[in-house]
Amino acid sequence: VMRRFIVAGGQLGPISRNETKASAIKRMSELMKQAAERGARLIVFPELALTTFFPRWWSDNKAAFDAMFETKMPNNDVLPLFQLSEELEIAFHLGYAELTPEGRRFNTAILTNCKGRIVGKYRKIHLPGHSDEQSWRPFQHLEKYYFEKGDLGFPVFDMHNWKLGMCICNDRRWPETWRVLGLKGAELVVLGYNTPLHYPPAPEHDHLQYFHNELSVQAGCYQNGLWSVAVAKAGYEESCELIGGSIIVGPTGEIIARAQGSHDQVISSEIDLDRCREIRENIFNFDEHRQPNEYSLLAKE
Ligand code: ING
Repeated sequence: VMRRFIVAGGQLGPISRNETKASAIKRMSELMKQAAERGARLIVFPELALTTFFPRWWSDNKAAFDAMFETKMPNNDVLPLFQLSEELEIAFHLGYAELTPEGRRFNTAILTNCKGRIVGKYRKIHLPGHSDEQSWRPFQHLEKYYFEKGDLGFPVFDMHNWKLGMCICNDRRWPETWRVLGLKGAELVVLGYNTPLHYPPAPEHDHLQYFHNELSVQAGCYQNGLWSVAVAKAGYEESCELIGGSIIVGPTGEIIARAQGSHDQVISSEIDLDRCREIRENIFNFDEHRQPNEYSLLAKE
């Protein structure tokens, strides 16, 4: 398969608490069709894309939101998207809440190939927020309560002659995420996010949320010579404003596509994975310039 192809991001507007997963899948199917009409070979959907961002609410019973989780993937709710992927020959990345048969809960994302077959899975490692009810906050951010830290590392998947990495939301803010994926040879990192505009511990940063989103992804791409598609669940969702700002970024750090507003929409651009070499064989040629024996502190507890 070509190394130069069109990628797409399927940004979602708000998903209400009582919206069905079938409804969310219908919205994403519409975006997948639009992306395929643009010639896209891959579409990236947000973090926790099947439901509202339920970690914004405390519950004394951790299992209260188990209906928001998936115990199988694929399953009857999501099957139409897998079938459409196979029919349109477009791969996709989907974020969802995973409940394992052993009762473990993860903030998870999958990657399929262009025939709608799952080729990779990732479980979110950097869980932001808190694990106790903090009623001073206008809304909670209880990912540390509802999810366990991911146990699959930062994997890179070989697919259609592409090397793809995944991460989820808060992971994108940590340079270690990008560097590990870059060291493993990722050429394209796909990720979704649900990022509130208001950050209760530091409201003086609220106006910087879009900037911090771009800064994190642009730095990750430039410093590791790779492409990225970062896609929001956006808009005013259950009284919480989530940022939009979905972007496609190149190995030079340039933003080559950006969402407008907070509604459901497709962003797309042609990327050329071979352009990673401009960076990886020069300014960030790890073999020639990187000094790992100076960095041991980075991996210390
Ligand atoms: N959301 C946010 C994110 O990292 C956050 C949490 C918001 C952290 C604003 C810092 C500032 O984008 C998720 N789901 O990680």
